[in-house]
Amino acid sequence: MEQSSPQQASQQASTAHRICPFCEAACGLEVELSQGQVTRVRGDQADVFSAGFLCPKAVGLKDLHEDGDRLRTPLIKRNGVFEPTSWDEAYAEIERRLLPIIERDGGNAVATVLGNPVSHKMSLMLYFPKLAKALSTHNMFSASSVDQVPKMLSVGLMYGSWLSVPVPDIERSDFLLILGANPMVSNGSLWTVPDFRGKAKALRARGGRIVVVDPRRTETAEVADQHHFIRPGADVFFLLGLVHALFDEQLVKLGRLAGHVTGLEQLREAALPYAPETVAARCGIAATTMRELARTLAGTERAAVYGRIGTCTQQYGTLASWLIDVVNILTGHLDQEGGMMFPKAAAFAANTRGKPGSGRGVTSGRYRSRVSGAPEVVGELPITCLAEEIDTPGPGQVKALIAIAGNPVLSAPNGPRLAAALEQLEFMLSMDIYLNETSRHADVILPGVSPLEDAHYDVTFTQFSHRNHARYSPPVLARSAGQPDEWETLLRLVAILKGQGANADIAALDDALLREDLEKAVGPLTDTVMGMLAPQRGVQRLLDLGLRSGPYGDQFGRAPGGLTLAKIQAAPSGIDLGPMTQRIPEALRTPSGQIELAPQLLLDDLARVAADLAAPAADLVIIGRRQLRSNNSWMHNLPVLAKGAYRCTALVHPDDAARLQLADGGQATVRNGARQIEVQVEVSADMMPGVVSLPHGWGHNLPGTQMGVAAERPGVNLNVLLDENLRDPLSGNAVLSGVPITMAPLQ
Ligand SMILES: Nc1nc2c(c(=O)[nH]1)N[C@H]1C(S)=C(S)[C@@H](COP(=O)(O)OP(=O)(O)OC[C@H]3O[C@@H](n4cnc5c(=O)[nH]c(N)nc54)[C@H](O)[C@@H]3O)O[C@H]1N2
Ligand SMILES: Nc1nc2c(c(=O)[nH]1)N[C@H]1C(S)=C(S)[C@@H](COP(=O)(O)OP(=O)(O)OC[C@H]3O[C@@H](n4cnc5c(=O)[nH]c(N)nc54)[C@H](O)[C@@H]3O)O[C@H]1N2
Ligand code: SF4
Ligand SMILES: [Mo]
Repeated sequence: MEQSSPQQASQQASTAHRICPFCEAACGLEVELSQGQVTRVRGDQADVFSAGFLCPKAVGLKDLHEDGDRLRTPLIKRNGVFEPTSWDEAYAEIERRLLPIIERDGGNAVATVLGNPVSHKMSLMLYFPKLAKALSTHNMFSASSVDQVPKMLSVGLMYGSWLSVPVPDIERSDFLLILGANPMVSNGSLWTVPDFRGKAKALRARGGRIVVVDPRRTETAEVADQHHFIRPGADVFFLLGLVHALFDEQLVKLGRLAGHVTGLEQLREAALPYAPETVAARCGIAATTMRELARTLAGTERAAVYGRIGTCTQQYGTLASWLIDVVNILTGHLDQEGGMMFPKAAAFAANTRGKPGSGRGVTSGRYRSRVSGAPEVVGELPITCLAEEIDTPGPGQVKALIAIAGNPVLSAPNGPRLAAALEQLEFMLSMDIYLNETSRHADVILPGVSPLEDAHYDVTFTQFSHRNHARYSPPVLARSAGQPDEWETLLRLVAILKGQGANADIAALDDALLREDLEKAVGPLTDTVMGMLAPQRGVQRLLDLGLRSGPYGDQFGRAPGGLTLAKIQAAPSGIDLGPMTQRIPEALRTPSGQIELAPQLLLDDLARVAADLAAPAADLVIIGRRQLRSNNSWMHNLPVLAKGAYRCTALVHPDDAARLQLADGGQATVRNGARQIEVQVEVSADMMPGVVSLPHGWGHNLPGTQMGVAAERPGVNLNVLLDENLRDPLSGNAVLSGVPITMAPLQ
């Protein structure tokens, strides 16, 4: 069934379904095809989750598929020049060069780095763990530490698993407080919510209100009822002010969570020094506004506080992430309809596995990075430590790198240092679809498939969806001859690492790995389960296992009528599993079986906040911004998205522009110590005075890349300016927001 539909599609006009892989909204799309060519991409009106919504990026699927710069064969670098090669030769080269490094220096000499698209690719999500296990290195890095790891740490400590992130139940909510997120542009993050605009409009139409707290009057602020500027990095003060006010005005009401929460008294004490009147100057929001917001939250039956990347990528990322949940809990909105609720994903969610109600909880800091001593979190080290692990000699130095769907030379602070470090590696392998700023440093590049050529199920984003559902996309088009699926490529690497050689029988290896996992999970039932899964192979088989053993699954016959892969394959627009439902205490995996309201690690970190309370505002600081027709660093080569006005501009408030003599449209230098970039100024009253906004992911003018469209208008790389040594000490997340700069007109 799977095999025949793409082939048929290449013969005649047809329509196929594909979940969009470009952002977390995960919209269901209809792809119209004729003669094997994409003729049109539109929203699938029948999709049970996204109901026809799509954004301009979706059309980029066609451009991406057809992009002449997209890699279609492996490349090997010989004498500094990339040459196309066969898959066999590429694997042989990897075996020849990688294994001796591991034999000599051990697994820790090899680092891995994963980029954002991994979370949008079922193959990479489900098979990378096998590579990690075979490699066994402490030096694992990913885009998580320039993104959401503070939230993972805070929810891990509070609820007991890393991905137990509550999300706004927007369709039943009457009040939304949004901090450091711009879902009108990003389409939602750690909150899978297609058509935020429509849902926000409906909320307001039923009398609800939206308040946005952001240093920029964003596109989301435009559709909200109220917007407040906040000093970048000061959310922790604002949120402590709210917590203080809730206790102070006796507004705390835990409701049905009362018996499931521990640490209330410690929390009250911790917030005592932070009266709204005390923190107002530090965060830039009036005490009366804070008190009013506290009262509104406490007095509205269905309300939610949501924060995203602006609250994570800053020096108090973990504390701010924690306090957002604290405010929801204190006002009775966690795990309540119209508040913040826990999705129940159909497969792969840790909070649906094991004994309901308690568990081992999470631990961080099981080991530390060699050079800076940064703690491990979620099995990873901060990506801002990668360069120093490569360029600092000594025992344990990283000598080789496997980079998968990541572009840290642009996406991580101090890209130039990382680029130089990558050149020092003895061996680097990239799995990527472009020869770009990062993969140009590789010795071997193995191309990934076009999203139209692989099957998809949202392993990650079903875990953050505002409504439970299960959807599956078979490949829209057949893969070109010889091109493996990405899970097959990963298995081939596992075979190499296990010493089975590049020519190993990977189907047999796949069976053996699955058998190993099943023996641990179901013991004597292993053969029966293997037998029942047998019709599926590879990644589909793992998905079938996840679905069938998941909370809606058929439990291999014990719950007849339950979900199986076959069942979702038969529903091209997906299966709706209903709105979120109450999950406390069942979803908890903390050792105490309670919500930990005041984890000691977090209380201890408040010492930094206390010391910082009187810090004067820097004259000028920089923050980031996302753009609708762009996705981090890698969609600037798609003509349909790249066209239009120049977008990599630095937004500057008119008062700052006047005082610094910066002209609208003029060029300016931006400095952070010795680091410097040149930008085009856009004067904008939407900025908070003293704050400049520049998008990230640009800077496509580096030599040795092959992205012709992107190179025409390269933009500048914000991360050249940012300091790789600035991290939230608890999570290791990079500080990307609120970094002091100076600006001057370019003479
Ligand atoms: N200053 C600043 N920096 C930031 C941010 C910020 O807000 N400000 N945001 C951060 C955030 S949230 C994130 S998530 C990171 C992203 O950081 P990265 O993940 O490092 O960056 P991307 O630009 O998403 O790069 C994705 C890479 O995957 C490749 N790719 C795309 N699709 C596929 C595929 O199907 N298979 C394979 N094998 N490769 C593929 C692309 O060619 C590209 O090389 O950037 C971070 N950097
Ligand atoms: N079109 C598009 N969509 C995307 C992406 C993209 O590049 N383009 N990237 C995807 C990725 S990888 C992610 S992680 C998500 C991110 O999703 P969002 O978090 O919604 O993304 P942003 O638009 O960066 O919104 C962050 C907001 O935080 C504000 N901010 C900055 N510093 C602070 C601060 O200190 N405090 C507060 N309160 N606010 C602050 C910024 O002004 C900005 O408006 O978007 C995803 N979706
Ligand atoms: S909102 Fe995101 S998932 Fe939906 S079409 Fe746009 S890029 Fe794709
Ligand atoms: Mo991200």
